Amino acid sequence: MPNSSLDATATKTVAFDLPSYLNRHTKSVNSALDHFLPKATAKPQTIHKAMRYSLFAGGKRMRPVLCIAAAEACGGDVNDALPLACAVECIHTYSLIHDDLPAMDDDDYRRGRLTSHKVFGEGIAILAGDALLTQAFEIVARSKVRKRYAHQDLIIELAQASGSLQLIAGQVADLEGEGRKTSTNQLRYIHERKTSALLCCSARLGGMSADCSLSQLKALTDFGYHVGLAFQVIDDILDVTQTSEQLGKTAGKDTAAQKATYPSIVGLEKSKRIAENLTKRAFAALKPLRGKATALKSLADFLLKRDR
Ligand code: GRG
Repeated sequence: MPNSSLDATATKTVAFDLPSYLNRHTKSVNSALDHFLPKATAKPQTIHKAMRYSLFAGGKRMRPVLCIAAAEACGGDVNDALPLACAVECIHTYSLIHDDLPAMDDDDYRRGRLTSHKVFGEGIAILAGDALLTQAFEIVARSKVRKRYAHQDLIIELAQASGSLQLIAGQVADLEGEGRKTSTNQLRYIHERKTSALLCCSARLGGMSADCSLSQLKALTDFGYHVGLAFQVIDDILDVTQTSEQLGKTAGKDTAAQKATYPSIVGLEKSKRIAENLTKRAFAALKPLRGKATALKSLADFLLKRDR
């Protein structure tokens, strides 16, 4: 039975000019990241070149844009959200560098170019990931805070999302699950931690930069959680439906590594329906934010329909 309020939300989404929104904010994020990171000429040059190589390799910048859109949805200023948006992108890029290492997924391509360890060697790739992780916390510690949330709150937020109970827990469960029979519950556990936690954290940090109320924070948490899960279900689908050229990374890796994914457990069609339902739940979570959540809605719709 179609839900008419969700249909109305989807119609509004179409009117929003998301490509120019993404373009504008991607530029601000890139220039802020350039400002926050040590120059490529700073000694030792190898590590700063390696950090910048992965960070400026053409990632989609979905987490930082989500952070900015969440801030705007709570009446905040983009400039207050930018440092937090950059910190999340540094953590995300570190996790990709480490995930691609021979000891983990052993991938040669990421973001359309050779992976860090292929270009700089394993030692420097590990250190580039470590340095980006550390850089993220420095950026947050130096950011301007408003009334309701102190630096401590922001740092705890980022540490929890990227720590051993969330991002790293997801990666551990993913590594340990390879080649084993996995239930949908276990798969959801992995997706919640490996992917949804950081997307949810991006939305929450955006709200916190705008001094959001507790009910706004709750709405952003619910939204980020569902968008994050939908994002990973779509990622699982794209791994089997797209080519390596389209994705900018090796396609079909999940199947080759005998990894449990939504398509491998429930099939492609059901996976698409699951992603659509998660996105509807994300739309519904935005109700308390009323008219200000247009960019967030449009972003969730874009993430559902993305092809890379
Ligand atoms: C190594 C600590 C550690 C964690 C690794 C992020 C991660 C956990 C693994 C990377 C592989 C993977 C499938 C992660 C799930 C999250 C995800 C879909 C990452 C890719 O995000 P995109 O599509 O990438 O936003 P870009 O390059 O566009 O930023």
